[in-house]
Amino acid sequence: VGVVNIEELDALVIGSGFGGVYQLKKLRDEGYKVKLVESGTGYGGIWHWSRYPGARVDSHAPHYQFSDPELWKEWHWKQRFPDHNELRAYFEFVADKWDLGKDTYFETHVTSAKWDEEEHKWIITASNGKIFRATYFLPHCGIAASRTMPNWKGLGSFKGMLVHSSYWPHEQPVLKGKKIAVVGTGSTGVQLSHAVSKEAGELVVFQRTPAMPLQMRQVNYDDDEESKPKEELEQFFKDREDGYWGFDFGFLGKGTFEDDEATRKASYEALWKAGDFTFWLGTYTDMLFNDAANYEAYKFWREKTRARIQDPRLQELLAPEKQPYPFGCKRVPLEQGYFEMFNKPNVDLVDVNSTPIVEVTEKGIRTTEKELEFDIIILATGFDAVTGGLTSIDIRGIDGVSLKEKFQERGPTTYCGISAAGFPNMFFINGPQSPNAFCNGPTCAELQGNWIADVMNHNRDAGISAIVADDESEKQWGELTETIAYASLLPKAKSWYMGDNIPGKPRRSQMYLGGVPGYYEKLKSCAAEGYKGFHFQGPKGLKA
Ligand code: NA7
Repeated sequence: VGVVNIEELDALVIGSGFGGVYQLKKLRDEGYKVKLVESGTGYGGIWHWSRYPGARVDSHAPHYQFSDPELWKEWHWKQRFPDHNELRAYFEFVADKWDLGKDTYFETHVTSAKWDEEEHKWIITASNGKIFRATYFLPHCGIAASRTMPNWKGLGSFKGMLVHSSYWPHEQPVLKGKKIAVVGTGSTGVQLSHAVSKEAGELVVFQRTPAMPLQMRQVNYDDDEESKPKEELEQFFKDREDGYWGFDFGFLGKGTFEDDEATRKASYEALWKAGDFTFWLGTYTDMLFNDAANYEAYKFWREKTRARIQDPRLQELLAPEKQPYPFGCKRVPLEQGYFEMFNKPNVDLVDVNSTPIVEVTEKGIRTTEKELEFDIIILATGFDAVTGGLTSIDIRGIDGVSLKEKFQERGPTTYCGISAAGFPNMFFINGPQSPNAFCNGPTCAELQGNWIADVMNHNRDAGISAIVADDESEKQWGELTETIAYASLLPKAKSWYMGDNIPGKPRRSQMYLGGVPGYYEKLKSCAAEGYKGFHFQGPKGLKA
């Protein structure tokens, strides 16, 4: 009879991205026995996996880092938009400074987590045989933990290299002179295809929906050059928390048509020149809420973009005359020459709407028009975003209810985007119905991570062994997130923001769009009112 070793913990954290790493440090500082588990072999969350050419964060320095002075006083960013190598180096630096290694298990992929109603503990099992019993279960899996692969016929028959962007090999494959296909034109596809085009012999991009990327104003910093003077950083991190999107900037504070045409044009030009996300998230307040306002922005983007593309066929495919969906209602990628890339003779675009992909063959991809031969096929086809990390684990709450089934039936249903009714002592960072993709990652990791630590402290002080969100509170939170989403134009686009990219996924906003400060106010007032919307139980006898 084998002996099963169960590790007893106050909390088990999943994920070595910003959320998990912050949570481990925070809870350890508060005196908890806590461990972090991670499927990968290193820190960084998505940055451990996303190593494709051109992979870099779209949040500019100094935003994308922790606010702990012990870190930023020493750390120097080399790029305004750090690439995956620099981001992994940052995570290694953090792990060293915060001494995370002693409490981390890598290559530990959690497969199930079950709530034990008798003991008020979670029993958490990993595929390598490790079992944990923890009072709190904190799956901070991130929004891009579960890849999506197309279900094309013949996918396994291709004799060349076929790879999903987030499974990029650690050892860079040779791209020089190769015939390469990139499928997908989201943030990943845009970065990836441009980087690959510099080496490829031939590149074909397969597009289903045109992206509406903006220009990344990349800067390389010298050793003595900072994105912002260190003496301003303390204030900067406070401002970051107060920004609508978790950045230190927000909307312009006026509507599109409050300005006359000339002023509006000048204003768009200034936003364009500033680059990055400003034309999206720092623009007129009504841009994401009003069709006419949105169309003004689209027209400006379209004309600027068309001017960069020589071939009229490609102009129409990449920046169509008729607006295909509201600007900014699919994730806006940042690019550094994506459109000029299509002017090269060895780069082409296949519109899979007019010539759909029929199958993958031994040699390449067959569309309804012809077979195209490739050495490498790269799938930049995205993720079961936001919920996929959670639903890929068999999580069972009170009475064995499955979180996956709950989300499958009703779409993401949470209370305050941080907990789910029926799942006691389980909290998540950047989870469904929180600002997640509309919050700079580290900003929300800290806000939510602190709040989770506070609730645990509260329970520890009060002798409470279990806390669970009420069904009614969860219902109200769902209504609020939907009301805000439908006040915006986001539901008018088909995107993973609404769960559209996964067949059968209920169409519901995956995020809370009311802004980071408003979200944090909700969390704080919930706590101030004695964790309103949750109910508590003493050491035993929790009832749903
Ligand atoms: P996205 O944003 O989901 O983009 C996936 C892209 O792949 C998108 O252009 C899709 O077209 C396309 N796609 C997906 N399936 C297919 C098939 N079967 N055929 C053709 N094209 C397809 O994922 P990313 O990795 O770019 O970005 C994910 C997030 O990570 C990003 O937003 C950041 O927050 C970080 P569609 O638009 O659905 O028509």
